[in-house]
Amino acid sequence: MSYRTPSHRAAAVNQVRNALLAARKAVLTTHLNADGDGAGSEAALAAWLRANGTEAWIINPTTFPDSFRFLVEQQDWVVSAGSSRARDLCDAADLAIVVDTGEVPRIGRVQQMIRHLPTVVIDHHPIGDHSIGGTSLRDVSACATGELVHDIIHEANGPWTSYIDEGIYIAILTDTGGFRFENATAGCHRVVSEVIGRGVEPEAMHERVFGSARIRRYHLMQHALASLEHDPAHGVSWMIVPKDRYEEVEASSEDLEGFVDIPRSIEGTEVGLLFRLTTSGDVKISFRSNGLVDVNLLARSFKGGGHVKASGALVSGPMEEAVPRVVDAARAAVDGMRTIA
Ligand SMILES: [Mn+2]
Repeated sequence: MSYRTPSHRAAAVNQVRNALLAARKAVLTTHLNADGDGAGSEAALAAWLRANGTEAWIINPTTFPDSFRFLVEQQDWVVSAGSSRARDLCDAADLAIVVDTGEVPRIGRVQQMIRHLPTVVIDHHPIGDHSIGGTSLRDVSACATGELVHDIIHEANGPWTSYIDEGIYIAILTDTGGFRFENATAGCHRVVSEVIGRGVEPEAMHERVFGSARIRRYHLMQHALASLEHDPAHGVSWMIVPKDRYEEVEASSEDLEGFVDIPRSIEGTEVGLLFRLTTSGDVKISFRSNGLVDVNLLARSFKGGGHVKASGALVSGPMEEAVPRVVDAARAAVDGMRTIA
């Protein structure tokens, strides 16, 4: 049976497809600290737009992750947001495409650079308070933004290339935690079936993402584990990334991928938290829920957000004040849900 775009999103998919096909020079961007979904979706769209004869550039608010560079067909398509070239490209562009977020604060400094452009948003997060305007394809039922990118290209009848398929595969692989989260639906697997059918090799992709960690990641994890705490009475577990060690091993946010799954995975935990100090002195928090608590709501109470089971927020430091404040809020959230249940 051939693939069919889910009917509830077909109209929006076609609207966005038309906007992308009409563009001549497009700028792609995603949220701060791009993950596999943001980077994979950008790489796939850039390859497809270029195959259609559209100039496409990737300009992100933070450095494009090294670990996902292999997804980008030509390395010079990625341009640093701080460069004058990036400004020139934005000035000459006729479309901005924002993927894997639809919120103004999440695209950081790129917002200023694309504010004069018509904008397309392709995202699977719940809509927040600072929504980016323009044409949009937003669908929380998509397992990853990469699933929506797939549908756009499907509705355009391709063309398909290995870079497009691998970008989509990596987007879905990473956002579903290797096909193990609740979002790894039948629809998600139907899309994956399409890209594997065209030649993507799952084992090779898995190896690129999960089998090539740098040793500094584990050195850092060793030190972070020393801070691991578990509150069985309130179902909250948390861990702190030590700033001095983070700097000492010259880590990047990529090295922290999956750290929050350590507190989350402890028996009796409803909410897992990871704390780290940013260079600006703020405290970045990752929230994970095992299902009882909506951590999107919890993160929003700290002006952050994300998904029901995975969210983030940034609060002011110092760490010694931020940790008890956030842990207490998490305890209260768990207690509140237990009372209802
Ligand atoms: Mn995503």
